[in-house]
Amino acid sequence: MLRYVTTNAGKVREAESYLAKGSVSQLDFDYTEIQAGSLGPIAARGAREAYRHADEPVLVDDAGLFIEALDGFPGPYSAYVEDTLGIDRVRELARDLEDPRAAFRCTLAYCDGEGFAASPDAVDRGDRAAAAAAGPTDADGSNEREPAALPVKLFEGYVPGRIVSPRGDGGFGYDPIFEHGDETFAEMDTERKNAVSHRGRALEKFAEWYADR
Ligand code: ITT
Repeated sequence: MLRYVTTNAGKVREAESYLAKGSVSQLDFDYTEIQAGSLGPIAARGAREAYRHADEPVLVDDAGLFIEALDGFPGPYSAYVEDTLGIDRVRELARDLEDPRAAFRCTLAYCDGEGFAASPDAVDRGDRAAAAAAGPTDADGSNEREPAALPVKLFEGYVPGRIVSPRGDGGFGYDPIFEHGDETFAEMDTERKNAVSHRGRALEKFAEWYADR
């Protein structure tokens, strides 16, 4: 059974259309989110931790909102910023900028304890320097603070848009202030959001690859 690792029910709702019913279930596991400038290393580290916890194939979903005129902020810090500032304050910040462009990004990280080829999607084989810095290593390459570098396959999705005043009551998170085309993501139903969204694009790539695995 594939475990979709997230504490966010909104993500699960969107993922369901791409993953065969009965072959996947949510794992409500709050993995350690390391500080990093991009989503890949965070998701890869989370997938290793979740795989060790679940002992089953796992798929971690890490996403964020990247505002162009703020050099990509809040990006990997999107969850913290939503919890502390809230989306109305993010909207206010963006209103003072001349350029409202932003993007959502999603990185899915898959780990089942086995290796795989990189092409065409990236494989994170772990940051051995970070592992070494974390302390002494066991014979199998692991240590308590930094799980060994199990291979993790990464699938990425991206969608461009604009930050606008909140509209709509669907979706979750930053959806009401993210406009793509003429609608915010909160004005779209799940099917329409999936057809264009960062998560939809990443899930599409994953589902195609996973069908052959
Ligand atoms: P998990 O880590 O348990 O999966 P989370 O909601 O904290 O749940 P992320 O760290 O990936 O997930 O999310 C970063 C932030 O971006 C968080 O505030 C989400 O609400 C928001 N977010 C992620 N995907 C989104 C989407 O499709 N639409 C709107 N906001 C989204």
